[in-house]
Amino acid sequence: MKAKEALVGLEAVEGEKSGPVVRSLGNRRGDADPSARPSNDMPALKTVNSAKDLAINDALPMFAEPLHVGRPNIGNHGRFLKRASEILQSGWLSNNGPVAQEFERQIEAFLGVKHCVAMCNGTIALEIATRALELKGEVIVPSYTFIATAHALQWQEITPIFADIDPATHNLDPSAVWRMITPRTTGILGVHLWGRPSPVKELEAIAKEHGLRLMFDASHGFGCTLNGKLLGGFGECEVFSFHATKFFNTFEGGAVVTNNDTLAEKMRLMRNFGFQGYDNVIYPGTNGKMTEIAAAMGLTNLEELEDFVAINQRNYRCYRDAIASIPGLSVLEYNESELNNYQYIVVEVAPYFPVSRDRIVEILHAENILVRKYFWPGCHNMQPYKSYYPHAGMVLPNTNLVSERVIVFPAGALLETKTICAITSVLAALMSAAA
Ligand code: T4K
Repeated sequence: MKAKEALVGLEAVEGEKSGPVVRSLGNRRGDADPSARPSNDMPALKTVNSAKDLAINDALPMFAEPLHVGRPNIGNHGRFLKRASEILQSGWLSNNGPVAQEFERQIEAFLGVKHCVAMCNGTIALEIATRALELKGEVIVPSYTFIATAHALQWQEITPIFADIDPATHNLDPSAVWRMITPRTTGILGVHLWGRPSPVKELEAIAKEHGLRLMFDASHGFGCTLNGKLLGGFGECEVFSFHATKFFNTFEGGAVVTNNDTLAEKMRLMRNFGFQGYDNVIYPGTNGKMTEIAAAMGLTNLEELEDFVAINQRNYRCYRDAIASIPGLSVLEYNESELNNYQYIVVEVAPYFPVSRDRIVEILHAENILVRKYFWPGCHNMQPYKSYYPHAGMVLPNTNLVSERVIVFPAGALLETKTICAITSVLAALMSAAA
């Protein structure tokens, strides 16, 4: 089925035009035999002749169940359950147990780094890393990232200073970083957004020139390379999130990886309240420990990374190829000469596309396609930063621009290619109906 053949009428939404259409089963809400309702691996076959067939206009949605961004990648259930059973029998559930230690060794081997300090989530890992690096004053960070990157600094009473991004890469623009340096700056926290590497070399040069510490939020970047080297080994340390929605998950979890022995030792103590042995506390620490069950999930998922990548890459190519024929929409591309995890399907809506980004999101949500506007509106437009720096947006034109354009689409192993065709057919329909 060609995307353009699968038109969904848009008249009532954007104008009075009708379009050809493909889907059959285009009943109104309440008309359908429930047994005929579609499931996610069998897209609805509703005929859409006009805008009245859009779910936003009270027609049946295209999918019976919501299609989510960030469905977890889950490895072999049997092997996970075996590990879980062994944990239960062992009577050791947390506090640097044997499974967490095994997990750390395997992550170190996989990434080729000296130390993996596993944590309970990526946010705490960021906080511990910034403390261990003794960052203070101001730290330069992108605003176009998940709020946790900024909050981790703020929570440590470090001022996040938002630098603009390069609209082509969505990552920090080195010249913008350079402009934000003040006498109070102590570090740069780059983010490898969508798993696409930050401009590491340029940031290293700036950090060196100004005597700043450099670390990365690699939450999206597990399994991705820069010049053939896996993310994890850059800067003084890198932080991963192993949250359920990430390419590689431990239910909840995270880690700081580093080649610095002293830093690693400090972070190991900090994640356990600062205890050095029984009864002896030498740092103000917190509870950042990874549980045994989380580590068991990690060990299980590590065994299937190649399969996860293959599925994600298939999904990515399917979206990219279908969307390529829709003027005004583009999929953010991954550099296929590097390793990528292809976890995020990021689509940009050009200003000349006939339907606004927000309207597209509304239309897709009504069809049960739960796309997201990550990372709109940018950290600088969220509290407390919005109140602290009401004029920050003036130096963040690209952040504002990109965050107004992006839609992240459902992906993951449960998504079949025919489902992706159905999703992209709605987009094609929006274009055609308004043409
Ligand atoms: N730095 C960066 C750059 C990050 O992106 C993140 C986290 C962090 C730091 C902090 O790391 P953690 O402390 O989280 O380890 C989600 C995640 O909760 C968050 O981890 C992630 N970034 C962010 C990008 O996405 P929300 O607020 O969008 O979550 P939520 O509940 O709306 O879920 C997203 C989608 O995933 C939904 O459509 C539902 C689906 N989902 C979610 C879960 C938890 C599932 O299908 N299954 C699930 O188990 O933040």
